[in-house]
Amino acid sequence: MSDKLQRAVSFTIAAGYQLDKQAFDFLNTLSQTEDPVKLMEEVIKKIKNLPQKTLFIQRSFLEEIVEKTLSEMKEEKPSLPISPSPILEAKKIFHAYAKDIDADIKVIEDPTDEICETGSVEEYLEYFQNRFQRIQRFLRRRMDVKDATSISEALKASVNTKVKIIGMVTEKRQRKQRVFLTVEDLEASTTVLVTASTSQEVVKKAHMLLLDQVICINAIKGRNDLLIAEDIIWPDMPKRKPNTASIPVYAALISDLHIGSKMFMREEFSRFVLWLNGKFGNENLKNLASHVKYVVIAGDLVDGVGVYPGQLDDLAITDIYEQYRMVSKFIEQIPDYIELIIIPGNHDASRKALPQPAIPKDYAKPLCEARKVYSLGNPSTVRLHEVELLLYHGRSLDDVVASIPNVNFQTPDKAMKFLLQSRHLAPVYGKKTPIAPEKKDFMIIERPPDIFHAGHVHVIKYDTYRGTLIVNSGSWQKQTEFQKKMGVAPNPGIVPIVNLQTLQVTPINFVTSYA
Ligand code: D5M
Ligand code: ZN
Ligand code: FE
Repeated sequence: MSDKLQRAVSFTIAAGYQLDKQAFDFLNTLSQTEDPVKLMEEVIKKIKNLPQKTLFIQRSFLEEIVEKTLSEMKEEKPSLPISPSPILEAKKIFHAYAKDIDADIKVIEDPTDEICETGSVEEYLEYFQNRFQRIQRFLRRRMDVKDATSISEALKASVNTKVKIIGMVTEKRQRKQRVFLTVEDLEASTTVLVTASTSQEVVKKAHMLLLDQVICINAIKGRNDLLIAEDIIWPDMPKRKPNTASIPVYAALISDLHIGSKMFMREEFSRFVLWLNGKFGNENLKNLASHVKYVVIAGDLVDGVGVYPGQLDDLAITDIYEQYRMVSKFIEQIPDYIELIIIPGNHDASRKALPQPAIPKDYAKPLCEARKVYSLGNPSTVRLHEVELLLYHGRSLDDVVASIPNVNFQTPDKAMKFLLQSRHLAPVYGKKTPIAPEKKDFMIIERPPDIFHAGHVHVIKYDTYRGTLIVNSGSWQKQTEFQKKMGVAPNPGIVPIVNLQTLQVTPINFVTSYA
């Protein structure tokens, strides 16, 4: 029994009252979110004023009074506008399947302790060489790319012969149905012309190309060191059967809580936490909850401070340490048998450039004190049972959405699919997404993941691509004025639950109260 709970019970007895077993259990649950001593003080005050005298305090009676007391106490304390709702619905016994099984979690990649960029020119070069060489390797595994030559070899070929090169796109100029590309490998560079007179298909592909991507080009050697593209090939993912867990364990994939924002959806998020505790929803939903062994948060836990112009007006909590303390109040209510994995996003207190190390200990302290947390960098790879998850906040999705046709903020799954095809999480260097030139490119998608989980876009979407389950996990923040201006229309409060045994997704909408 906690110290406070002990004191609450002693106080009750000293006042001449007894809590029966169920009432005690209820108080015990409540004490996770509320001060039980203060509550019992209020309850006893109220009991004394009642016309009928009672000695034993029963659960139903306690529930009724506590509910009244809490709403009165909340009215008195408007300074705590977004604290979690107390767990008031602890009647039925909830037996969690996930409680009886052992967690099976292995961190496969985490950049946190490997980050060492200093920003020198040499590092910048090393970074791009590393990117080129490693993506080239993926490309060369393809049957249709194997025989690619260096750019300088291709330039030696006679006019009108077929050539095949691998290179990084360093420039792209579009003129109606023509696209001019500058493509470089480690020794040479060349101009590639893409024209509709070759094929419409290849022009479409050229429109999709992002700067700094590494791709293969099939071409015809033209005059004056010009290559005329016939096809563009991305490294892509091998077609494969995903790994699955041998038992029915589930993971709840979430992101973008934005705690501290006035738009943070406290009620809905509290419902999600209640649901994890088996205290929300019908039997069907409770059955789903009972299988949840992992909660993964893909960044933007807090809204942060000074992240976008005019943010201060949108903040309910203006101190970032306070924001993390509020996060800890929520996550401490997640049952102990559930493992929690977090990575930072662009609103968190990590450095902004990718890869981001784990949220600094200074800020994450209240979280780690509240419960066990796997706090990793962005991006990271973890294995849950047999299933590999690539976790990435998703900042570069902004660049993908802005650059390629037929992909927008409402279709983050398509943008994520494009990243998989590119085998890179943040292809464009020097646009909206800041990238630190580390010696090793941490943003390369080295291992084909079974699940690719990102957030950032605030729109829940999922799909499967070549055996990988793509999930964008939406958000817990209503549309801000800033997002309205940017044309971002979020659909917050819906959680994709993934059955790791089948990789099936069940979205649960916590905006609906299911009352
Ligand atoms: O990002 C939430 C959403 O808002 C996401 O879809 C990107 C979009 N967003 C954020 N900042 C910008 C800017 N500067 N321009 C355009 N769109 C933006 P979040 O990371 O939660 O703020
Ligand atoms: Zn966000
Ligand atoms: Fe974000």
